[in-house]
Amino acid sequence: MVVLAHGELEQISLPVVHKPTNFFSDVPVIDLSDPESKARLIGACEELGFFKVTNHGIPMELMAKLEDEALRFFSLPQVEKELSASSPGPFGYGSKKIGGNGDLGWVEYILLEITSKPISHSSLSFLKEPSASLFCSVLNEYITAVRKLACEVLELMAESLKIQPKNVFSKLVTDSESDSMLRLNHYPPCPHLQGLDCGLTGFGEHTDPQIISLLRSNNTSGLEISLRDGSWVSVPPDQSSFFINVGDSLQVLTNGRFRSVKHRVLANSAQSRVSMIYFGGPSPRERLAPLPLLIEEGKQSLYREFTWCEYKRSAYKTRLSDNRLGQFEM
Ligand code: GA4
Repeated sequence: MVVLAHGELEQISLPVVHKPTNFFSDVPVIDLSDPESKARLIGACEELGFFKVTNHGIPMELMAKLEDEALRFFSLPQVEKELSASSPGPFGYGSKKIGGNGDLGWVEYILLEITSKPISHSSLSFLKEPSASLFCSVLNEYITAVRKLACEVLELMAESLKIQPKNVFSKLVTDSESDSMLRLNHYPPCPHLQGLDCGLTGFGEHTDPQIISLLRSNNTSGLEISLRDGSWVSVPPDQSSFFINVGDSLQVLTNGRFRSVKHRVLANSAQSRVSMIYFGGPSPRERLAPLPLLIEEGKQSLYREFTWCEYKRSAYKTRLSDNRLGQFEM
């Protein structure tokens, strides 16, 4: 733990961890324009639950525009940002507190609910015109593009697993009631720990509850993933690509064949990191259980059926690092 001054008087204790030594040079890369590269998708989902996507078709300018808008918001005075913290549930602006159960990190964020309707000015009521209109239109353009990419990747997964219909996974996130979100994270530089061999936790270790997460960040490092042997490795940043995580729900649908990757973010001592993550989730009513076609011969279902609503309700009672799937295992 490290105690940092927070605002005028308040002090806040943030967790520290030992820094991994190396960048991980073996992140699987799936080039969407290369059929041979696509063949590596299943291996990446089984081995790591994590891969990088290139030639994804989302214009760099769109990603840069959203990053600029996010940074414009994060550079507002703290009091103005706090005005947006009052929206219901976990949505809106947050700083250092993650979830409602005591997790802390060196991060500030905006969490937005994605519904079938475009994001409107009212959900960004804290921003004054004309910033709000610009932010909204960039957000909506980005969400449309990233959802399309998520579907393309999910369809590729179904095809590679040789299961029909090919939209078996993607239909869950295109459902008009899909419970998806967009998170904009800002990890300010943290000079306090410069030169030490420990890192300050920006976002503590966890797996994502949804089906799939698509992350785009600027070129500041910080994202780490846990390998099968439990070791942590740092992922070299790449602002022009997307990093994709298998979420808990996809682990369930594939009966554990795909792995929901444990990941975390360490704050950088010198540069700020900005990331935007799309979390594609199913409708609250959706029943989740291993797809019969994916229960291998002689094997049993590893999970009992549950609804996304049930899973989310229990997930929101947990701490970030908890194993949320445990209680649904058979
Ligand atoms: C992790 C993935 C997403 O960021 C998130 C997070 C959510 C939150 O920040 O409110 C949770 C976390 C995430 C999992 C366990 C619970 C809920 C914080 C937390 C302690 C938006 C999500 O869907 O689950």
